[in-house]
Amino acid sequence: MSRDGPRIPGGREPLTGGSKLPDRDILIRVYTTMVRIRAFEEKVEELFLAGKIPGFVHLYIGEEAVASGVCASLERSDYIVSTHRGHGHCIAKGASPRRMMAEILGKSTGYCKGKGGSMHIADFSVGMLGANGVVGGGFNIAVGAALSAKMRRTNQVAVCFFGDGASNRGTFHEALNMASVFHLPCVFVCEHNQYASTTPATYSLSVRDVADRAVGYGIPGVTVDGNDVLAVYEAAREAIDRARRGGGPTLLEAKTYRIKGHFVGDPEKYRDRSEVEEWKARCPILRFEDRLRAQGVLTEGEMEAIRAAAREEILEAVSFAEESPYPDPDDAFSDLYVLDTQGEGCGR
Ligand SMILES: Cc1ncc(C[n+]2csc(CCOP(=O)(O)OP(=O)(O)O)c2C)c(N)n1
Repeated sequence: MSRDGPRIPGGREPLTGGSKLPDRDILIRVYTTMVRIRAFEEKVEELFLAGKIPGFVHLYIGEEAVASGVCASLERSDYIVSTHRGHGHCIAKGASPRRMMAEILGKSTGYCKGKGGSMHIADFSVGMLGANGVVGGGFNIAVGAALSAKMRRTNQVAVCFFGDGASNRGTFHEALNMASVFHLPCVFVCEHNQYASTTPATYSLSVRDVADRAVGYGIPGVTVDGNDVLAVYEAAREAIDRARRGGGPTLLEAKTYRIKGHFVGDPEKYRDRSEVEEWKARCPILRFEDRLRAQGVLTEGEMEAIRAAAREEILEAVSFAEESPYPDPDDAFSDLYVLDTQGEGCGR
């Protein structure tokens, strides 16, 4: 069965970025974040294929505009909640690539002392409340964080990243209802990358646009082109500002595509290569580079310098991780609970 979803009122073409560019320093920051995420992910793929990474890794390649565009408007003290595909969110919120790489390689200098791996990275010191191996497991954490911020009157905002597949879980609906009823400073960011593992969104979603589900909860729902970082940035900034001003939650949907398999090693039998190639041509980084070049924001040389610095940073992160020791087997049962939420994640 295949379903496009009904064209209900509010069904819309994704918004694209406006003609007025943000300040140059924001543009450079956003570009640098996208490039750092890509460099990190490409290295993780290489290391996984070389057999150096235990467990699973889910790559974010092709979706960099979402984390980078959203997090550009967040303060360090704001919260984010991530998914099993969380490396991009961590980097965009300011986590350390060295400690992330060490965690992914299973080393004791990683965020969870090497005992959590790719899907369990958190860094409370930058407001990153955790990746989550449970699909839809982050919604209620984000709502709890937003409720806490509201009760403490701190002006913090909580952003919940999740996939199109996760929007079919009960936790999504509970969270949106509660966030709306309590008027919480929460932004729900759906990374609509067209698939939930092997299931296409056209099969499993009752609507074409996840943002339409906002109607049922009485909150704004916005769909943007998730491969256009400026569109993501503008829509997220508006939603974050509204949340901070006391205007309540927003459901923001970014239409994008996961270029790599669901996990590294996925045989990808469920989609045509031509579809992947089509989306590769819409790479959010190449698109943004075209824009930055055309508008005279950065020259080719300046962009290459940013890319080279990112590659260098990631190589250094790999050296740090590779030189770090594995955890002591005697520590296997320590750190099962975290009592101090002010520190740097579970692996302080
Ligand atoms: C509660 C739960 N059900 C199923 C799974 C297995 N699973 C892991 S990722 C995934 C697909 C998630 O799709 P989506 O939310 O769209 O995120 P994406 O992988 O596309 O980023 C599934 C079903 C899980 N980890 N947790």
